This record gives sequence, C-alpha cells and structure tokens, in this order.
Amino acid sequence: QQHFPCVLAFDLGASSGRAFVGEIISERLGDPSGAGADNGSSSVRKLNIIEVHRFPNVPVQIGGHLYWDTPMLLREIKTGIRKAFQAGYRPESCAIDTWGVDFGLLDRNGELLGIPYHYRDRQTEGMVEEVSALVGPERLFRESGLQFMPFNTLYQLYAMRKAGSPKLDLAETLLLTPDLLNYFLTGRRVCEFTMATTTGLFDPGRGAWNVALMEQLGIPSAILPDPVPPGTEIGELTAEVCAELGVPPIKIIAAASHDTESAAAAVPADSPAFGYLVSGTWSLLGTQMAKPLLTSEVLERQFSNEGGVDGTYHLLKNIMGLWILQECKRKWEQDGEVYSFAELVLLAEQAAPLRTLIDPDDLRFMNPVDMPEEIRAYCRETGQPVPESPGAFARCILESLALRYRQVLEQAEELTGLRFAGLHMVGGGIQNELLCRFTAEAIGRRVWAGPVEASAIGNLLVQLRTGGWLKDLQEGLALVKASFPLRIYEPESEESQSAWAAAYERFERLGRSMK
Ligand code: ADP
Ligand code: LRH
Repeated sequence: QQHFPCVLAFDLGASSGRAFVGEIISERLGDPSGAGADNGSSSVRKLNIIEVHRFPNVPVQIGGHLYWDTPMLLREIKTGIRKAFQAGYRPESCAIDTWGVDFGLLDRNGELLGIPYHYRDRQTEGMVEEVSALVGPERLFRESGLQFMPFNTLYQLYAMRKAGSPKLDLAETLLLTPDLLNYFLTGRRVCEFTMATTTGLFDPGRGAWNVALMEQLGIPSAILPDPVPPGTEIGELTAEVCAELGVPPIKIIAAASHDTESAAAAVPADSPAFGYLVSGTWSLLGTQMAKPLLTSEVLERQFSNEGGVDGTYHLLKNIMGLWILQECKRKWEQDGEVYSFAELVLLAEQAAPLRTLIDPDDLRFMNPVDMPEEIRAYCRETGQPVPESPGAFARCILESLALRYRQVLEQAEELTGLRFAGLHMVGGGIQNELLCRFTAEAIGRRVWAGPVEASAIGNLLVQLRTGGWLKDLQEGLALVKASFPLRIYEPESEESQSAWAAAYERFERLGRSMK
C-alpha cells in the first residue's frame, strides 16, 4: 500500500469535536479491499479519511453567562495531533473549522481576556431590536448581508459594550474561534474570511470591515485583523507545542474555517447551482452564489449571505436544527432516561405520523431550560395534541424540521430564480435516516445524503489544494464522489405526498417569530 501525503482536519461542532486524517489513495480497479500502487489507468484516486479523535463539546454556565470550555478545546486539539502521529501519520498540515460568530479577546500581552461566550448566552436578548432601531434594518442588512440572528458577533459585542464590559477596553485583538485556536498553536493572529462574514461586521458589498458601523455602536474596529482567504498558510506549530506533544513542526492552514462553508465545499453536486442542507446542531439550507444577493426580498425573507471558498457567497438560512432533539435527549438523560440518537429514531418511527407540528425557528427554542416542556407549552398554546413519549417528541421535531426545509427551499428558489431537482444533505444529521426520508417526503423531491463528515472533508480538500496535491476544488469534489457513496431518498407514494401536503398547510399556519 502506497501512502500519499496526508493532512489533518479538526472539525469542531457545537455538540462534538473530531479529528480526521485525510489521504489521497490510489485504488486498483476491481480491488476495493486494498489500495495499490498508482500504476496508471487501472486505478482510481480516492480520499481516505481516518477518524483519529472525537470528543464531546459541552459548554459551561458560570454565574449569569454561558461560555465555551476553550482550554478543553485546545487540549483536545493537542490530543488529536498527538494521536495522529501515534497512529503513524505524518500530516503535512493541519486546519481547524468551527461554528461561526464566537470569539476570544486578547490583551496587549497576547493573553486571552476572560472566557469566550457561547452564542446561546442570553446577553444578546433584545439586541437585534436595539441595533436595528439605531442603524435601521435596511442598512444593517445591506452592510452585513446577514439574517438578523441575536448571536452574531455584532450583537455580542454591542451587548458587552452596553454592559460596560472592561474586556472590550482592554482588548488588543479579537480572534474568532478557529483563529483563536490557531493563535494558540502558532502564535500568529489572523482572521479567516469565511468566519469574518459570520460576524455582521464585515460588509460583503465593499469586501471590508464596516468601520463606520462599529464606530457608531462603540465597538473598537482596530481589534479586527484584516481577513485572509481560505487556504492561507498561517504558520507552524510553536516550538513549545511541538515539545509538549513530542511532534515535529507542522504547517497550520486557515481552511474554510467556518464549518458550514467547509461542508458546502464538500457537497458532491453535479451542477454549480445546487440546493444543500448542512444538518447538525443547526440546519443550514441554501445554495452557492457567485456574489452576495442583497435585495429587499432577501432581507424580508431573512436569509444570510455568508462567504465561502474561492470568493463564493452562500445564500442560506439558519434553521434551528437537531439542537431541539439534542436538548430533549439531554433533559431526559438528566431525568434518568438515557436514549441514543439511534434509539430515538426507532421510537419516532413507531410514533403516530404528522400529529403535532412546531415551528422549529420560534426563538423560544433557542435555549430554554427544559426543551420538552417548551414543546409541550407550544402545543398547548397552538391547540395541538401534546407529545407524550420520547418517540412522539422526536417524531414531532423531525417532521417539523422537514416541513421547515420545504418552506426554506422554496423561498431560496424564489429569491434566486433557480429550481433545484432535489436537496443535497450532508453532516452528522444524515445518520438520521428518518429525517432524510421525511425531508424527501416534505419537499416532494429527491434527497442525496452524504457525506456525513462534510465539514472535515471540505477542510481536508482546502488543505490538500494549498499543499499542491489537488489542482482545484473541482478535482477535490471528484475525489469526494469517488470515495463517499450517496444515499438516495425519494418520496414514497401519492398517498404519502398528499398527507405531507396537508401537513404543510397546517405548518404554514403556525405563527413564526423568525421567518
Ligand atoms: P455538530 O457539528 O453541530 O456538533 P453533527 O454534524 O456532529 O453536529 O451532528 C450531530 C447530530 O447528528 C446530532 O444532533 C444527532 O441528531 C445526529 N446523529 C448523530 N449520530 C446519530 C445516529 N447514530 N443516528 C441518528 N442521528 C445521529
Ligand atoms: C453551524 C454554525 C452556523 C452558525 C452557527 C453559530 O455549526 O456554524 O453556520 O450560524 O454555527
């Protein structure tokens, strides 16, 4: 077996972090069991990914605030690097992608000021309304391209300013989560472009930080480094980190550091205009564009324009996603009832269909103390039967998500004038086959599911291109197609289609606070 150069990706999600080694192998045709020497036309190039580390990502409440456990994240990244070497790999480079919007502040000595807030911290409640009133919703949207989500960096910083946080006065540099972790590894301070576009402080029209807006809101603009494009080499592991881990220096790359954009870069679509859904803690549904779409209709429909690889923009919407199910599971666990996701899917399958629907994007589901109780309250208020078992809860959540996907897919089509043949689903959530099935039923079209680890794969592809092992991302996508078979889901029957169409009418009548 001939090993090709390999790279290491860290994909940190809100529920777990994982490390994958990725290597391009040549597989002899007709010999799927073994990778053979690349001896020309009889072999196919594939991307082989090896999971070397995985860990839960659990936030921590301290006093009145919710924070990320940032030192734990760094420790686990170091563990992942060590494990990759222990497994015999010699990664040429390493890159980290994470969720958007969150950040750490460095003081003038380069030390972390306080603990980074979690985007579900309550400090940003009411800030969208306040900032909109100050700036005007049209300008706020035109100059950020983003849907108004309370947790965007802009609102977090404004909330800190309003609370008189001394950290803002002391801060010399703001680093978004992947940039912060890269700084811990290399000592270099950079801001990666795809992350910058999640802040609300980056003006996609001008392609620069919105200094005027920051000044108006009392946010120091000098703390933001100039954005660098995905694929930029940041530096090498510091001598201290190498000594601590007992590994040689490796290059650290800024891939598409925003997990959603790494995932989008790995969607194995056949046409440049495709609809996709990244399914994890959040569901991000949208499509790739050549430039941001900053029309009043996009503002009205509350979609975001987020920067992707190679200067693309992605018109997408944040949908509350499997967070709702994660939180029910966590609450039941607290109460002594432990279920795996696989068990919950089985129970949901046995529960009655299309009985109770919720609007997953009602802000009440953003971070309630007791998710099942919040769902019960919603059902009582909307005159629907209250779910009475974990299976009924799970079914209600999955069906409601699928109906929301239909709504958002159709809105994306209206906004772009495109028509998608179906929906590409990627991310951890596609392990939930019931969700994929429901989605195909709800949208009445085909679903292509795969790959599960799209964010890590997109991260690996950008690194492999930076290293010169891939000519371009198209070549990377050809590898993805050859390496990760897709699962296809189709709507089942005319009867099921009419049941889902009737449910969609009920769904559309439910009140919504986040359009
Ligand atoms: P994130 O990156 O936001 O942490 P992931 O992409 O890892 O999220 O997806 C996590 C979600 O995947 C979980 O909320 C869960 O609903 C779903 N999931 C994970 N494993 C399974 C499984 N075995 N069966 C069904 N669903 C699963
Ligand atoms: C998904 C995600 C999403 C952001 C949210 C904070 O992991 O990056 O794109 O909006 O986290």
